[in-house]
Amino acid sequence: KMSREKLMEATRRQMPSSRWEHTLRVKETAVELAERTGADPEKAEIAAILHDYCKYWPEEKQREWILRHRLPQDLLQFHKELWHAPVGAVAVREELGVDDEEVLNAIRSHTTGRPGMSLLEKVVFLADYIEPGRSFPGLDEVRRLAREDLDRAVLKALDNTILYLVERGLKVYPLTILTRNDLLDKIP
Ligand code: DGI
Ligand code: FE
Ligand code: FE
Ligand code: FE
Repeated sequence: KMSREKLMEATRRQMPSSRWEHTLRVKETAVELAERTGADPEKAEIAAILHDYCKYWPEEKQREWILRHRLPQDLLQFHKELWHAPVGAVAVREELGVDDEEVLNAIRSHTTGRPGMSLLEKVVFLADYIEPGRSFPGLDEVRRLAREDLDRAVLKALDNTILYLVERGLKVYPLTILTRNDLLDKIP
């Protein structure tokens, strides 16, 4: 099994320094959020380190992994920005030997969420969204909600993403909508 330091080195090699700096900020934010909410901080840290593992892989390589590893084939009909999360979960298992299913789930769902997200998945999803290097409309509201109620924070982040996509005339991946609907049913 690879140490945390080896996982960091292997991940850093996959991306430009700007993306690695984002990764380090997601790591710090995820550990903080985990400690505050009762998620496992060590799993949050590992998932955060790995979450964008294949973000900078060539489009063709990501497409091949989707085809060869039986990932949801409908991904290929949607924006390639969505691919690196499910491809990343398979890639860190195959290339780095990561076998913790909770960690792999958090990597897989970090862009769209999924219905029935675990606490760890919400922590990693939100850490990616609110890390201190981010700036976009509605972010302060998500940061505020993340201190009070993770479900409402994830819902607000999804609302922002969906509105952003609709405003630009882009397709919304169905899983993003299913995650939002699931949270709407659960939030009192
Ligand atoms: O990889 P990061 O940039 O750190 O963050 P991310 O994995 O959350 O990716 C965010 C990108 O994915 C952002 O540009 C919006 C896009 N995205 C998220 N949900 C959807 C989506 N794009 C499409 N087309 N459809 C979605 O449902
Ligand atoms: Fe990502
Ligand atoms: Fe995200
Ligand atoms: Fe990210």
